[in-house]
Amino acid sequence: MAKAYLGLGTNLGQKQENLEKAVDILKGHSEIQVLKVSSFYETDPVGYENQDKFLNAALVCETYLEPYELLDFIQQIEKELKRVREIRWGPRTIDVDILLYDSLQLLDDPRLIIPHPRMTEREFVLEPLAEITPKTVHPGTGKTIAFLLDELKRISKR
Ligand code: A4P
Ligand code: MG
Repeated sequence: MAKAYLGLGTNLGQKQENLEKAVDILKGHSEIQVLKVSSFYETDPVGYENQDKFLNAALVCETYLEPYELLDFIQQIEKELKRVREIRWGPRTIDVDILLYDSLQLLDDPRLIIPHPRMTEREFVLEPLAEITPKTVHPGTGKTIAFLLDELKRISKR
């Protein structure tokens, strides 16, 4: 069994409801056990800035699904919540990313990169993740999530 850490984000429609629905769908899968869900954080949009604020969260689960099976399932969730993909980094009803999967590193296939390639640069990912699992080590850098968040906050204050 593996431990997987997921990041969730939404900035369209009923945001709180969108996150709750996505969490419920994950909880409903027989091979996924959701262990902890972070608080929901209201965050300013990063990347494409002319859009509504996001609501972001992170969760940790135990799962028998292999990484690609997990990816297929989260993409199904995105479909179910009728996400419309138009603008890259643009508005979405729900975006679910695999942030970490045990200490696995998958770097060669753009369809699935683990750890999520932009997670260390994003407070909206690290803040909720640090709430639920500060001491977990990010396998790419060897640093803990709490340390990465701290580092990022120091850089962004400069
Ligand atoms: N993919 C590769 N690796 C992964 C992974 N570890 N987890 C592939 C999930 N998917 C992964 O993603 C595009 C493709 O990435 C997928 O087909 C999958 O095979 P997507 O979710 O379809 O598109 P996207 O979300 O628009 O792109 P991406 O690259 O995931 O964007 P980001 O980096 O997630 O940024 N600002 C705030 N405040 N809060 C946010 O949540 N999110 C974004 C999206 C931008 N700004 C934001 C937020
Ligand atoms: Mg995504």
